[in-house]
Amino acid sequence: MIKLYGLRMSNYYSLTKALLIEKGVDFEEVKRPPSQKEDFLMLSPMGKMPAIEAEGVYLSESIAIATYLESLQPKPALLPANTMQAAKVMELVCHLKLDVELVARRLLPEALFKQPVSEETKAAVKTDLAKGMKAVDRLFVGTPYAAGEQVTLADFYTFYSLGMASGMVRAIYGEDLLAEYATIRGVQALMAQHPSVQRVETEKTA
Ligand SMILES: N[C@@H](CCC(=O)N[C@@H](CS)C(=O)NCC(=O)O)C(=O)O
Repeated sequence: MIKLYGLRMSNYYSLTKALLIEKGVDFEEVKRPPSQKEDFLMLSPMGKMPAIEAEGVYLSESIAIATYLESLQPKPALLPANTMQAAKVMELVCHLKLDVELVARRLLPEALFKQPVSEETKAAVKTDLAKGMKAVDRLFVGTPYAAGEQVTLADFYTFYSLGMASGMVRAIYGEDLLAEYATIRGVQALMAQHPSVQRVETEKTA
């Protein structure tokens, strides 16, 4: 059985848990806060959550875990069978993660821990986020899912990465990151009803 290490409060932990549920893979959750201590760095070399343990091996990074799960349990497929279409889904995932969420994370110290972020950083983040959102929007299909008719990995990143980024933007600027992006909001709403995501979100409060 796969072990999933981390905490339910983490969006990447939640995303990975949703993927495990979606794939119907047996797993157990092991509560482990992120840490820079050696025993956690063995699981996850940057000391971040989540990590999984499968086949006696530790694996970190949500994209690497998603890739492993896709090979391990191909059905339901979260990447299109067509090679280029699958690559386009991964392209969208990269932009969601690197050009929106990772940018918004620079606001996290103030949004979550009351450690002020400089006005300079806030201005730079705002500019970079606007650029990242335009990139994401350009790739979004949204009929009805992020990459078209089929639920893909991009929908899970849309829900969890943009969910996190939206929270940061609301907390720091008092604005709605998705205000101008009705199609993306539609996918967010759809994924909020998606059974694996619903289970993850419900169990957070359990
Ligand atoms: N690139 C990683 C990011 C994981 C990540 O940022 N995890 C956060 C929680 S959502 C974490 O462990 N933060 C603690 C830290 O940075 O020390 C992934 O995709 O899995």
